[in-house]
Amino acid sequence: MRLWPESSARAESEKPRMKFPFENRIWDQAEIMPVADRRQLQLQRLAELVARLGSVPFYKQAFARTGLGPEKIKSLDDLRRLPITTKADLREHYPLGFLAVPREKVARIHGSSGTTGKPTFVAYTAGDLETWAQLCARFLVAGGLQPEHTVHIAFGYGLFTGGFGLHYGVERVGAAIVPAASGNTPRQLMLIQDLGAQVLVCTPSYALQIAETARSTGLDPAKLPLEFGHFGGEPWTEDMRLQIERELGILAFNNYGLSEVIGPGVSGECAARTGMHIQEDHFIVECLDPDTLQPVEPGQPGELVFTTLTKEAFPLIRYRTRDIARLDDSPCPCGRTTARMDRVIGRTDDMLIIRGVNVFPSQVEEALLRVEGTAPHYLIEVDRPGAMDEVTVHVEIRPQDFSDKMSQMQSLREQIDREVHAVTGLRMQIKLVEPQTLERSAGKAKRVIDHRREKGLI
Ligand code: DLL
Repeated sequence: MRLWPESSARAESEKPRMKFPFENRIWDQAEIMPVADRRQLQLQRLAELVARLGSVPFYKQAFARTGLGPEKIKSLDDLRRLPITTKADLREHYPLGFLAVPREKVARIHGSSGTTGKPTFVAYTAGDLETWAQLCARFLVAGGLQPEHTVHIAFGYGLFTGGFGLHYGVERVGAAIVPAASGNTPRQLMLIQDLGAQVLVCTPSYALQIAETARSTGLDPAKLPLEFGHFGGEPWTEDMRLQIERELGILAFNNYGLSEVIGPGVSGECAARTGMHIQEDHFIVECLDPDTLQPVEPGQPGELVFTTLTKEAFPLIRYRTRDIARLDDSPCPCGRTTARMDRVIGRTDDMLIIRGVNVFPSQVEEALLRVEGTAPHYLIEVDRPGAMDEVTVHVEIRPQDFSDKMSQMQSLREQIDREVHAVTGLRMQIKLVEPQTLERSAGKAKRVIDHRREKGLI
């Protein structure tokens, strides 16, 4: 299996190795604890986790099948005997079958999109929300945040974990927040200028969009008050980092997370920017061959699999992220003793990330199936002509439904547009094509052409 595109491999070697552009601060002493002590803590937390998971039917059954229990967890290697958890398992136990606490202990529910059009929900106790805020505070401080800063957050505030996760992290640090949320870029520019934010928090592609919109209105984006940015939620390259830094005149930091594991806060870069420090006192990370599920050689790319050690409401054992990255446990000049992950270089499934939103091709298919007159032949074309992702869905019309009447075709197009938006939450351009025009394949149908990959943008 080919795990990463050539362009990403090339970008790795060209990676800038900037050293400490500002004072190196540590938010939590746990980040610099001796590795052996952390491993001991992980082991203790793992045994406690297995004991807690007896209340979750999925794990209870798995433990019963394999004869595993907390008393069998004697070393961290015993993790390998524990069951793997996948997104399909979460979906099978929709909506909250993995809940490990009584329902009245749940303080918040977030979610991310899935293949069925229904989100995968994740729950948090008040304690989980506190942990989450602390973990976000860790990487924000590692990447330069200080209490005197003003932070402009242009992530969506909603089921998506980006907005609220970063919000409470910034609040913990004591900085001022402008919770701008996403959309209406001219207004975002006005807020950044007028309120003087030094820090921008959003997806990397939206950072570029902000720069592009500034230029289009005759404003030099490098003259904005911004000094640095924390970007995540979607894949990006070193080239893109350089472009963001050049355009906005800032330092750009990468942070990673996924809702099932906690949201943002799983890992983030420090000032040395030699990979994202993984919060290993809260998560055990494995890097596995996605086909054999055996560990890859140290430093080789593999699928990241996380075990959440401290989460109360929604703990998961060995959750397969589908994200491919390399791990590095060599010492970091910042003094943090945690392992780092390099940027995500691909996914093992067909999930697309469009403007930070996760979309599976099967969601588009589901939307098409709701509309009478569309054949099961479609092609999703993704591109990033400017700063933002654009999606065109080519839909083949059944011969009997194909009409020369413009009005009929227009109404069909609008119907598809509505359904695609309802299922994916995204606006895509819909192009109707004549019967038999899309290429047929003998094997797996080619549903997606992602020009961003050819261009080395993801
Ligand atoms: O995207 C959580 C997040 C929000 C992280 C904001 C950082 C900032 P989900 O919507 O569940 O959660 O999507 C998770 O997004 O499995 C990766 O494929 C991708 N992803 C997230 N951060 C990065 C990153 C949030 N820095 C999925 N680089 C993950 C590459 C990323 N991919």
